Amino acid sequence: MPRVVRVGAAQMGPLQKGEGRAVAVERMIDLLEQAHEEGCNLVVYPELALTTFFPRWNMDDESEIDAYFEADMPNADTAALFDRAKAHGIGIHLGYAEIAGTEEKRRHFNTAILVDGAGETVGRYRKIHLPGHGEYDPERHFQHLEKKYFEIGNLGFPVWRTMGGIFGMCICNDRRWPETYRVMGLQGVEMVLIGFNTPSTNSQRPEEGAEMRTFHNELSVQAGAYQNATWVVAVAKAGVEDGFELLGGSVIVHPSGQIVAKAESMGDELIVADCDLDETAFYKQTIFDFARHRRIEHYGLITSRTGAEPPE
Ligand code: CDV
Repeated sequence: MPRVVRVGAAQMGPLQKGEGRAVAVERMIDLLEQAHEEGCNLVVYPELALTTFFPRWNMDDESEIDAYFEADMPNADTAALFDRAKAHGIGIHLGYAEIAGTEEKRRHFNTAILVDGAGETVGRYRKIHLPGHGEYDPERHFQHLEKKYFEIGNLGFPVWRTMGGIFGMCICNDRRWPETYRVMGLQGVEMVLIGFNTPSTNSQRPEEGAEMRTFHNELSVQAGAYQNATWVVAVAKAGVEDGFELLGGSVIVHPSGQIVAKAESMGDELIVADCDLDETAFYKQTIFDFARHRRIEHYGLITSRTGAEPPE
């Protein structure tokens, strides 16, 4: 019996700073209904899907910052989305800004959750590779203050056995790091879910535009998929938010590394693929049979050294 997950990658167009959660959730429900009509079992939404990509704004006022975060999920703003998904028996992956911890020590994370078709939250991931900077940087063409607003994720890269397969998650910049996929690969991951908000130009090198950024996106997720024999579903928030463009190009990638579906627009767009999880087996059992071929006695530097130290 093939284990086929019909995945809907629900790319979202821009969300302006002045738009509230209601605008996002209404559009997410529209995408969910399309996914239902197409027979999807799982819908994947982007990173920080409920608001504009706020790390581009430099804020110091705590209440202004916290207004972008969610203490509970689901909550009053998102309940309708969760209810519709459960009614259809569709699992969802949702990225959002999470406030955890206690009243005295609140903790801020860039988070994604995985909810199964019965409405149970079965997985939680908190972004580990936070890009950007921790203080306002006048040298940049625009800000990317994730290191100011979020703590480094404290949950590692777990995987979850759910919905008939083994699922993992990572968030945006994590997808550029081979370690991200390998830690999940070593737990037998069969499908990695990723949301992203990638500016269409490099804030420190404006001549690096959408073409190169798209190339880097695809290079990273295709390599992660192939080298770990896993499906990868990478979903963008795209388009121009308050004058700043985010990359589109959401993709669903086969364990061979080939792209099987790709978004064409810079707006709300559902792309769908039938992902047979058993198609991960061939590479897992041959060229990437880790147990037979990995040589951990030569990999010590990976976990003992962070930065590069060239020889004298
Ligand atoms: N949201 C992100 O993590 N964005 C980064 C940008 C800053 C490079 C990314 O890797 O796409």
